[in-house]
Amino acid sequence: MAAIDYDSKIPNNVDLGNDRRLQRALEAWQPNFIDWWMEMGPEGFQQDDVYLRTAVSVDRDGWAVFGHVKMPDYRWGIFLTPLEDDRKVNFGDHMGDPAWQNVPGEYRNVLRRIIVTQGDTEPASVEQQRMLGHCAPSLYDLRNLFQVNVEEGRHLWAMVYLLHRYFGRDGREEAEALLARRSGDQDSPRILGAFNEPIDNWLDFFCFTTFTDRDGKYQLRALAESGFDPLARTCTFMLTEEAHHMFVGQTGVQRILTKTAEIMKSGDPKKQGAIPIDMIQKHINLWYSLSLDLFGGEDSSNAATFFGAGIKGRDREHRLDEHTALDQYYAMPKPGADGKVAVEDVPLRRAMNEVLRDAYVEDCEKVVKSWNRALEGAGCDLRLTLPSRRFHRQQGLYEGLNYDPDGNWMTAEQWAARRDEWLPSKADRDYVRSLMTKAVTEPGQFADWIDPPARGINGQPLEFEYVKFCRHGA
Ligand code: BYC
Ligand code: FE
Ligand code: FE
Repeated sequence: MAAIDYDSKIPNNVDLGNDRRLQRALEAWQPNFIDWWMEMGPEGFQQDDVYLRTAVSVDRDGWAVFGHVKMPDYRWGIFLTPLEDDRKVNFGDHMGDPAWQNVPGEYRNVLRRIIVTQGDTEPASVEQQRMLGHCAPSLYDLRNLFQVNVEEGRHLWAMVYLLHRYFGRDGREEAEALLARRSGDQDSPRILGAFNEPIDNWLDFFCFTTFTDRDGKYQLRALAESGFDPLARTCTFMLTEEAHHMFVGQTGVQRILTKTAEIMKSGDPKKQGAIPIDMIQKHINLWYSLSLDLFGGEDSSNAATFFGAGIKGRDREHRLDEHTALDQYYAMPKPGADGKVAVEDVPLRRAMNEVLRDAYVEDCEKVVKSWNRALEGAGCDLRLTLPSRRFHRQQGLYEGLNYDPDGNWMTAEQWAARRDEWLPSKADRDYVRSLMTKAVTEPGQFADWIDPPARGINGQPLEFEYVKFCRHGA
């Protein structure tokens, strides 16, 4: 595996210099990416110097450097974890074959589709978050937002590399289309539901990075098992960046919780500019349910195809004992028209979306536990919960059915009448926004609705100038 060539126009460890055709294709795409970034990336901060982490190596230790960079100058690059000698397809019908270094003809369309779907989420999230800088609670948080944004930009590069390198002309067309769709657009929306939802306050952002980036963790883990080796190696490296995104979300929510708990000791949090726990719960309900939808249908022939083909495995497939998933069944609760749920055996391959969702739910439960510990530690008696998987679903078996957060079925009218108890209402959104009318830009200062973090980034103090503002215009 080539070391990272950091001096070329596109930093990479895929030996781009010796593949002139690919290099030309990617260099032609690059200006379009920058145009997209300037138009749809973080609004109003492109001239400023941001203390960013940049990937410079694929070694587990010391893979990144930190320094102040203007975002448009960020070195987005193409990094794959090293090639393993003799890697095999490790599950499905082709188990034991050498891992594919090129796209198997019979799976070309499904593979392209998966790569495009993954790639589409990355710029979508940047678009969703583009206005948040204007109401950041601190320079520390502003920097974290931008860190997440540039890395999602790099994840787009990762998928575009695969499209350009392995899919020829239609790959190049898909790469252009990834820059053309827009989150929330009526005519040309992003592919998956959650990526068309507005993120208009920092509680949304922290819930999104907790729950939606965590879907990314599990999807990437499943693709890191892929028999298509370049995809597996790309996703493995993307996972190293993903950990920070989830950290930002989890600690962000936690800092809001402890602040609210403190303020509640002297009365109504809403009267004192804090975010009430029930409003936080509603945001959790929203982003958790939207993120559950991202795993696709519970009983899915697509999922069976992906697994059988050896393209998409389970969470850490390599740790399991059995890898064909044949002659096995998943006991799946299925709702009837009256909402009553009965368990049915579904062939395991068809249940792979649900198997991955199980791993995700378990991980989310740990996060909520840690938040509840923080509430307890802050002397607050209130507790958070995850809603039932049936609640507020827009994909799969529960789509079009109505359940409350405890999983009780109800009619559409009953549900609509109580919706605002469970999901952020217009009034909740207006209140949260009213706390976030402008950014806190004084080093070391934090907005009144959130606690400072336990420590700064990369050993820097909290009062470090994580973003240095340059005078605009003139
Ligand atoms: N919204 O068999 P089904 C991340 C479609 S996040 C809209 O149930 P399948 C990140 C589906 O496409 C990780 N449509 O599902 C996080 C299909 O359409 P067609 C992103 C949906 O195919 C934060 C139909 O419904 N990565 O990285 O088994 C910031 C029936 O499909 C949705 C991936 O998703 C939805 N929620 O599984 C930045 C990995 N769900 O074919 C980044 C790649 C399903 O009938 N994608 N549909 O037209 C996949 O593996 C699969 O496409 C899915 C769906 C798991 C998403
Ligand atoms: Fe990503
Ligand atoms: Fe992410």
